[in-house]
Amino acid sequence: EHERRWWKEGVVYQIYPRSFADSNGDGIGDVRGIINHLDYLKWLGIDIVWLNPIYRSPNDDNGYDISDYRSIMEDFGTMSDFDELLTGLHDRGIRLIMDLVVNHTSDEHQWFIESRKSRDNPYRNYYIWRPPAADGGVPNDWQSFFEGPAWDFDEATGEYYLHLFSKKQPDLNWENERVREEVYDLMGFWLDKGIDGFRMDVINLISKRPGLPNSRKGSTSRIVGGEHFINGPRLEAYLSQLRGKVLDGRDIMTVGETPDVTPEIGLRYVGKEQGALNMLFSFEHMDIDFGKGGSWDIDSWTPAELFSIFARWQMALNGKGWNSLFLNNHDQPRQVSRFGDDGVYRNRSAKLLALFLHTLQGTPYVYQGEEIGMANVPFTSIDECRDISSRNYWKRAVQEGQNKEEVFRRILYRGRDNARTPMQWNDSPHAGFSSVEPWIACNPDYHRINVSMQKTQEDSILWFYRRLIALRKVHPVFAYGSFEEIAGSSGGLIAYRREDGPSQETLLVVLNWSGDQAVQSPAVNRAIKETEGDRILLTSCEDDPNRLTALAAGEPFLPWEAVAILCD
Ligand code: TEU
Ligand code: CA
Repeated sequence: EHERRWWKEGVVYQIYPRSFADSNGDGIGDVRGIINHLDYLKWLGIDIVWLNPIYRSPNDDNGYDISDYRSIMEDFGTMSDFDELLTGLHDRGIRLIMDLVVNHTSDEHQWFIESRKSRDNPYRNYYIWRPPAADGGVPNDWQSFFEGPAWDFDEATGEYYLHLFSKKQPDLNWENERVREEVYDLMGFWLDKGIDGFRMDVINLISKRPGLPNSRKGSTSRIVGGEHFINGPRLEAYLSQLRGKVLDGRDIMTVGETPDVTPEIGLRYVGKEQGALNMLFSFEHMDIDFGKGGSWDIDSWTPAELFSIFARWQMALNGKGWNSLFLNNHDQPRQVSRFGDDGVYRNRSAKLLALFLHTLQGTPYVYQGEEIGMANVPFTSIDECRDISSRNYWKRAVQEGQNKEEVFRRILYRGRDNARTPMQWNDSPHAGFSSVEPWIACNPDYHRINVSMQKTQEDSILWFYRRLIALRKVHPVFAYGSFEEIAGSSGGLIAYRREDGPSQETLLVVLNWSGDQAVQSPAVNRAIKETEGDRILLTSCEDDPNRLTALAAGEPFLPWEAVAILCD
């Protein structure tokens, strides 16, 4: 039923190069640092690496502001280091996908340097310039994702340019055919080097509604004006052109980063028939704890709600598209802190989250450090934070006179730096990441949470990931099985069944997504009883040969107990 493809069967490992490993003692992670840890990736068993941006950049937004798409950031190394990395990965049977950031460039990119020189510069139209409004103010009311208006005034030519992110990230003008050709060219440059695909940064922001109208009253968009630039009117046309010019005929993988997408909209981008991309990152589940005031406004959530979002995507894309599965990345809090328990049940809850994600239909993504249960960071002051999004929020909120403690509390919960502290390799100074003070301080918990310690403990989170990844390679039901929720789930108790026709395998997954014991509902108990004679393939708790019998007899689930039962 499902076309078999390597990018459906593989597990992706996301590397944030600045924080992965520093090879030359300047406190900044680099390409050679990754090369030095290739055997670790092989040992873990992952199949695909997604590398966050490593291109030349003044680092206003850690590499998401690119000043040259065809060179490597000096902090990270050289093009020959990169070539060595690619070869090293391929030699180990690991594929590489790169970040493609083409909604915007750096303001230090040559195109923008030219563009801002004069109104008739040949590059003027590479970006989105508008004269001031009648009152001299901004051309429209759109807001930037990093606080404040999405427009900046440029003295030299007396016009404003659009930037949906920082003012050092001017938006490219995709209406301009030459801009699109530049993008196809630079994609070709990297594909010709032999990379295996792209993760496309905010790709559903590239089409702005012509005329750039003011925001619509009553719009529910997460950002002022979003209804005019998220999933914009020409997006599908651009994607289909890109597909024809670059993607078709190549055995590569593409994943679009697409905030504000429902399954219905998502299928336009990844649907088997018309979709240009293989899969996308949707954010409905990541936005689950956003309050009415947007991302910095923190709201409560329940496991049942979170699960129902995943379940909806599972059903909607089955046989029509393909899901990417993730619970954190470099922009999000650490999953064990946000969705699990980073206190007494850190170990078990981290395993439950892993088991959940890897037993859904789709391609799982592991963000560096997740495999050892890295947790959010106890920053004590905004001065320790590096992220432009947190820092800009702090500046604005404090200027507005908001309560500093509350603002900082929100940053501690939500801030992107939670995910950006150095990878914790061992318990030597700076976590084995670097020989000197790193660009952002280590999480002080690295003495108890690190790779080298967990490698020696077979019941560690790390070994759990390794086993989970290995199981996926043996049992096609993991990637391809259908998904069916078992009704009657209640509280933290969640159950679902996966079925794979060709292999005749069935997987029953039951999760107690809570720190309390959970009594089984009749439906869950019935499903467990039906598995008589089968075996628990993997559990978040200690292995116990009698556990399945006990569960069938109706014993309650332990806090954070998660089991995958294989019926074959
Ligand atoms: O993120 C896009 C995006 O939607 C984020 O700004 C998100 O809203 C925010 O991080 C949630 O806290 C991508 C990249 O992943 C991010 O690192 C970049 O800063 C951004 O695009 C601009 O390139
Ligand atoms: Ca370095």
